[in-house]
Amino acid sequence: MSLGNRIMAWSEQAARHSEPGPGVTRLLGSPEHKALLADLEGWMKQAGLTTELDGAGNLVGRTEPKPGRKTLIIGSHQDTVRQGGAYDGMLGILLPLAVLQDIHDQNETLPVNIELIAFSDEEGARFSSTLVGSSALAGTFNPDILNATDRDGTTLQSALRSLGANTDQIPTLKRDPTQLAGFLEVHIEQGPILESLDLPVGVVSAITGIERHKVHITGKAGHAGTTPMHLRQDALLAATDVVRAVNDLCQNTEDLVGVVGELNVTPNAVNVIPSGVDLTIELRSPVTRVRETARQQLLALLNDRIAAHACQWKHDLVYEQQEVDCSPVIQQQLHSAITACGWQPHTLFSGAGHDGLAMARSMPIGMLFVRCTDGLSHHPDEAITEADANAAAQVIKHALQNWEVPA
Ligand code: HGY
Ligand code: MN
Ligand code: MN
Repeated sequence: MSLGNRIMAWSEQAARHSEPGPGVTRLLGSPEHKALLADLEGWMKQAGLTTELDGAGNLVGRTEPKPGRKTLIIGSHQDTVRQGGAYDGMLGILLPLAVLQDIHDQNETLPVNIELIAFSDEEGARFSSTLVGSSALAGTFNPDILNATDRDGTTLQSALRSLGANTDQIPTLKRDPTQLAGFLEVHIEQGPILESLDLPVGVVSAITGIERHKVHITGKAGHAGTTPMHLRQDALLAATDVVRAVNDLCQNTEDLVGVVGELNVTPNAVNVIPSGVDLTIELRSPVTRVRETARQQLLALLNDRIAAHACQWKHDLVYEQQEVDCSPVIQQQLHSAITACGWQPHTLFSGAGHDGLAMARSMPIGMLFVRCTDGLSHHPDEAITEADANAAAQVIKHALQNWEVPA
């Protein structure tokens, strides 16, 4: 069985652990998460790893630690967006696992100790928190989020405990940076660059900064038939101006992307003038100054556009992650491995967020991107080829076998 073949078979099996419906939906602390952990634990043990479920719901597989060697953390997130794909996150767990299985089968030892991690939650699809598992390892976990609730009122803490995680242990999970060789994540590109260059893999230079705002617009409900048009305070009409303003600002600002991804209307009735709208605004840029300037411009725009409809509004900045650079040393190791495997190295930036945004707070990080079909992601049709999975696995295998830890 080739590495690529094993990765695709495991990916297919992992994708079965999903809520019913299109694509893959596997959220933090769900029955699907718990069922996946049972499979992962078995595969990790087959690869000679000792396994542990930590207090943040991360499944950790460790090679037998050799004294005097630093530890390289490898991993990605097990969770998905709702109705997402089978490779976002999971590829970064299963591909290194297949490589470790291969190395175990050949009775090889690596120059570094390895911790392979299935992080519990990166997307934040169930609770508003994101990077739950990786922030615990980086020492930046905010305990307040344990009280965050999902749509049914279940807390993050009880969701973790339903997995068997001892959340009291979270404060002890921060890794000692002096013992680390760094963090390495394999991830699908989720974009079209590698496909356009006809390359199976690429080296990531930096990960974008992200901020998310929740906006509530208050108008006034009224009879849709009897209220004269010029007397209406239509919250949804104001919200349409907000959606357009976000798009126009991002279209006209270099190095900035953004979206209004969520929008809920109250009372959402066919014959009632909308009295309220709750929406989210997300801005991303690799340049902090661009994102912060855009935020100021946007808030001024919202004030004008919403007031023009005689509506009021309030907003909260609910999430902000500064952009991070990938370690030049790890980038170089990946470049060398790609060249040794006969491919042309290419460096690119990540417009998607990853667990590396958290891990970079306490260790050097590196990422290897794998080409994905049509650059599609966060979609049921997300796909990679077995040949690319195999190529990326050979690159990771070469990189691990030749890992150098700067003195
Ligand atoms: O939103 C992101 O970029 C990531 O998929 N969580
Ligand atoms: Mn994602
Ligand atoms: Mn991801």
